[in-house]
Amino acid sequence: MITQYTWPTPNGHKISILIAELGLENRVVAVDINTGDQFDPDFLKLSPNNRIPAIVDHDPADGGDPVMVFETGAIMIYLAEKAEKFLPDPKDTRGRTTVMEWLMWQMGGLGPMAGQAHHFRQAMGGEDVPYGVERYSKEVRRLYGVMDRRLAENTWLGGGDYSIADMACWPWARPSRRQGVDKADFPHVKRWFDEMSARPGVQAGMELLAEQRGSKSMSDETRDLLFGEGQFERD
Ligand SMILES: N[C@@H](CCC(=O)N[C@@H](CS)C(=O)NCC(=O)O)C(=O)O
Repeated sequence: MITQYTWPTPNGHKISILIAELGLENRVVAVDINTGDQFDPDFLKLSPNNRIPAIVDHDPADGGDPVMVFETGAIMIYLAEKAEKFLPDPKDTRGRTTVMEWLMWQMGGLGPMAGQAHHFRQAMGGEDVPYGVERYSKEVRRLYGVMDRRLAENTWLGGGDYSIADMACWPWARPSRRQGVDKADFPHVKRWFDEMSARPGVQAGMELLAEQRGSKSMSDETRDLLFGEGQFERD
């Protein structure tokens, strides 16, 4: 059994989708990042970087104490390795390396850059910081071009098989308009995105805590926690 500490954001959705695709038994603990749950000392024992998601595996393969994992890339590799699904076996050197490349591309590129584009385009109002809006919108657009070229020649990011690399990228490609990107400009990304959207596992993953999603206006306290001094200075 897995306990999943999460909130319905792109990083949370990566793990919700993988757990649904694997059909794993899981218990969900909602960590409301709008009210500061990510700074709770108990949560920090699991996730010292005060970010969601994190998991606890209560039945690790070695039969020992529960295993705690934070950082989505590490969680995805952990779960895929355990299930022996969505990540090629280490003996398949080339296949595994390709999936890892695209997973790391998401972790170091698409995720952080799209996150910054969301921040400057919306969270901070955009027009106040045109340099940030332009820099991150252009960079995200460049990354969609990289993904489009890859998907022009491959069904999935990792090659011929659906993998954790696709599950890592899809939740970040979903809110593309918030990044200033129209997926219609990237036809291969659009084809891939639509194919994934139709998967029951993806749809089930997106259902998790879906009632907490939506366009609730952000309170001043939440804005401070996520974007102001509150994110850096805690009592
Ligand atoms: N590199 C981390 C990023 C996780 C992350 O940024 N999570 C966001 C939600 S998408 C979060 O917890 N934000 C809370 C905060 O900024 O205080 C991962 O991949 O797990």
